[in-house]
This record gives sequence, C-alpha cells and structure tokens, in this order.
Amino acid sequence: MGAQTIRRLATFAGVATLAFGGAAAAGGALGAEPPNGSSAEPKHAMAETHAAGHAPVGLAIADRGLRLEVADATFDTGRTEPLRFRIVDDAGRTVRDFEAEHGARLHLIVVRRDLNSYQHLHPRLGADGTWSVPLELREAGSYRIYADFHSGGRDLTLGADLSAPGDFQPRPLPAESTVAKVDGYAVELNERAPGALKFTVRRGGREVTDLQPYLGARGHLVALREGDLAYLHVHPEEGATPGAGISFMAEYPSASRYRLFLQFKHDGRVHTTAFTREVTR
Ligand SMILES: [Cu+2]
Repeated sequence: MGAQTIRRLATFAGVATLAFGGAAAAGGALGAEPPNGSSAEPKHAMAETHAAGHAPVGLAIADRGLRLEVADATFDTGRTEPLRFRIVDDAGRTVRDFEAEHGARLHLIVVRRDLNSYQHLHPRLGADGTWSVPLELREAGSYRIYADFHSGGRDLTLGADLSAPGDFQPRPLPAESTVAKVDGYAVELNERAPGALKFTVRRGGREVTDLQPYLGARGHLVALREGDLAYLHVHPEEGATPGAGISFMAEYPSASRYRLFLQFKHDGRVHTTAFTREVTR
C-alpha cells in the first residue's frame, strides 16, 4: 500500500484508540493462556484450547462454542459507518463477559482481502453486549475482519467478511523488502531465524531509542498469510535492552508469502508499517 494510505490508517487507528479509551493491552496474539477452569467450560474443550495454541486462526466465524455475528456486513465505500457485532454462544445468547488482558477486551483488525489496507481498532462494548466502532472502508472490495478476545478462559480470534461495493481494483502484494518507510521513519526488518523478527526504527538515519509502550509491549505485530488470510500467533519478545528494536516470535504455519503489519508508538503517535515476507521450507 502507498505510504499515504498507511499514514491515514495509522492516524485513524491512533484516533480510534484515543476515542475509545483503547486502553493499552497486549494483543490476543500474546498466546493462549491456559484455561482458568471456568465453570462454563467442559473439560474436553480445555484440551482443545491448548492444542489450538499454535495453529493459525481467524479462518472461522465460529470456534469452540462462540460465534461472531455482524449486524450489517455491507458498507458504503468511502463513508464512515458504524460496524456493529456481537459474540454469541451456541444457544444464541449474547456474550457480555470479556476478560481484560492487559487492559483491552477486544482487538479488531480490518484488512482488505488483497492485504493492501490495514486498520487496528478498539470497539466499544455496549450494555446489551453489542460491540461498535466507526469504520470507513475507503476503497471498494472484500474485507476481512478479525475479532481477537478472551472469554470464559478461551483465547479466540474469529473472522468474518465485509464488503464495500464498487469498482474493485485488486493490487498485488508489494514485493518482499526489509525496509519500510512511514511518517519520516525508516523501519528495518531482520529475521535471523524463521519467525525471529527484529524491527529497528530509525529517523534521520539515527536509531529511535525512546519508543513508547503500545498495547503492553514495545510494538504490535499482526501477520497474515497470503491466499487464505490466516492470522498467525505472534509473541512479543520482551526483555531486550532498551533501544534495541522491537522483537517478535512469529509462527509460520507453512511456506507462503506473509504480510506483516507493525505498529509502534513514538512522540505520542502510533505509526503503521507493513512488510512482505516470503517463507520457504
Ligand atoms: Cu488492539
């Protein structure tokens, strides 16, 4: 995507975070927590929860007894409209209890299916269990949303499609590159071992050593597989010395091309960059 698009999206995400008090939170991608023995959770499901920890997610609209129900999945292209959805159980009851992990109860990622746009939003939970967030789908096309949350001891990422009618012009995935530029920053990606990702942020040729915490870590990363848009588990690697970049461990489930969306915060603003990675086995 063009730098301009990224800049706009980054700004939008930043604004949304402020508007909804998107309290800092580590992404649900921080890893499956062991189930806490919630009374509603049958024993066999607990084992599945653990087993599912390393598989890609986001490919299903329902998983382990919970379903994502979008109120209206068609948007007027280029117009900001409310996106409303609920999480319901097998009996159709609306789920209202979401566990705040590091402060946030639900992360919403929105991408166009050609992976040429990215938004990271924090919807607001209404008293009736409806989540809502203003959303603009700027260009026509089919979009994928991911709702990443914890409920009843489960760490889930459910996916659904939205559409923005109009003249759809798909763009190819940008070529693989180890440097991405955004908002006057240059971000360099080093991958020393498969999935061991380290991002170094520079401005004016000098490394930025005072990155601010964003969502409970030094940065936030979402990795999606080209072709089916599987959503990868990514773990921030904390404990590195300050200023030594932003490190993550991603689990590539197969050979493919992947699009990595990195967000970091500096001087009070959130910036979004993206990288294409080609993984061979
Ligand atoms: Cu989030």
